[in-house]
Amino acid sequence: MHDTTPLTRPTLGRRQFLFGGAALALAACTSSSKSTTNSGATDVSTHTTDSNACYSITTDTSAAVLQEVAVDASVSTQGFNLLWIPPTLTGTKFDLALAPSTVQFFDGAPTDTIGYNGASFWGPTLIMTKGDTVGITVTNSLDEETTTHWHGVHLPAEMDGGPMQVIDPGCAWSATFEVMNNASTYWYHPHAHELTWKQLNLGAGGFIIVQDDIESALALPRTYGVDDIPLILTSRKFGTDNAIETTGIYGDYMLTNGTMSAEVNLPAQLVRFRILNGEIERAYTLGFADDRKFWVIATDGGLVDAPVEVSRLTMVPGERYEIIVDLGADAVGSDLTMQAFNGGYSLGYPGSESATTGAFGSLLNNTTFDILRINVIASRADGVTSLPTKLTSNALWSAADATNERTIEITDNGPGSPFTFNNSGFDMNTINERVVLDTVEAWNIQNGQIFGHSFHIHDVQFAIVERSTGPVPGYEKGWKDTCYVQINEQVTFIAKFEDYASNDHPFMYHCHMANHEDEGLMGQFLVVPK
Ligand SMILES: [Cu+2]
Repeated sequence: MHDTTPLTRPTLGRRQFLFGGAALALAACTSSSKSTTNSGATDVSTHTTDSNACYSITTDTSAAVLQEVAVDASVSTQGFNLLWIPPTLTGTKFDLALAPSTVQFFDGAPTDTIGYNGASFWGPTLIMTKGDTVGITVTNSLDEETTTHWHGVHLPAEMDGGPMQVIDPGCAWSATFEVMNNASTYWYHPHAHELTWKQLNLGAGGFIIVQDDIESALALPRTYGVDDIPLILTSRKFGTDNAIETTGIYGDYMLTNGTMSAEVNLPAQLVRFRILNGEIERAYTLGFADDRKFWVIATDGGLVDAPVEVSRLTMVPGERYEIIVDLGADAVGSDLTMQAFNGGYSLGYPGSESATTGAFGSLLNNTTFDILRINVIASRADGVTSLPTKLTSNALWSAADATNERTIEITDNGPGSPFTFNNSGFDMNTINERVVLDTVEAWNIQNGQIFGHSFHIHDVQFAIVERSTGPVPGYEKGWKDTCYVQINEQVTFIAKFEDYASNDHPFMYHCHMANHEDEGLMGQFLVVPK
């Protein structure tokens, strides 16, 4: 018996997905060139957002084709819904279109959402190969601006899809870059200035899976949707009209890949989950109801050297981990539940607030709740039954490698005021930090604040070398682009800023709690030429 908060919920309707082709004919529209004024601060660049060409997309025969994923439906349980697995797009030419959609989460009114390529909540999984040069065109079919950021991907700043690469309504934007990242699980999501929270909340985002030779050579589960399962974890709060509360911070209903009360049928063998905390603010301390051990095999930016055994795994918004769970000893017909063990934390842990209603309240706060029911089905002939003991050899940076150091402090201007970095809220016109190309730097992220945060930096993958609150957990000893910074903690990471320099196009660093980001907990840095 678990102390899961019982939820009173309406009968669930069938989810509706309408996959259609992207709109190919785009209306002419003006480019988004936002003039800015110099605020007079000492470290200010006056610049404009990148120009945004509107053009007609001609159908490219090499474009990746949407591949639907049929999930095993041999077992279904009363009161549960089969986990939706995002379809895949594989190749080097990707077309994405973000448009309004709806989901029938509840009886009665459908819930308005937004999604890519006809998906109603989250979008297709883009599968890329290290070494390929890819092109991605994003069409904005919303009635407001958006951007699409490739989270964790190392690329030129003007391809990053940050707040500067605005896609106006009815317009398209293209990014092209060489895939230089290690095999791991990355993601894409809107990053428009002060619209990230809203658009993420409504369902815009999706996975990017990068493959490479090292990972492909390992005997790991990698049959997508069968023994290699993508999981985007989030929760949402709904109004009486079934609408998603657009300023919701903590949801009342767990949505696993956008599926409420999700269950999945998995073979009795090793299975892999690629997990993204896609929340607005909530952390998840993952585990299984029977407290079984599982293994972390990859962090944000690649495999770890060897599988790291854990029974709990804390993830903050924006973080990804790949884990292996052994179902080999589970009887066919049995079930197992993945849960968030979020009870018992003191204030500062995102989701520890005890209120069930109000701005920071939620039915899922400060408790253990279910994420996914797993029904065990027969193993497959090609199933992986033993875990490799060695995965890769990461040459992670150490503190001794750093030749420059900077400190980013999380601050605020008094109770109730937005969080800021170094006492400055985000300003589109201000370059907060300048890093010289090819420098290995130590960044100290200091949080003397009243709440934990999720620090994310664009462009690089870093190595965490120190946490002031205790040892760096084994599962964090891999390449990272996002990390938990607990209340009253300093985290130091080391990163090399290489390959791409620009005096004009900045990268972002920010809290990945979308409400904090939109309210100003974000800064910009340039990687300048030597
Ligand atoms: Cu934050």
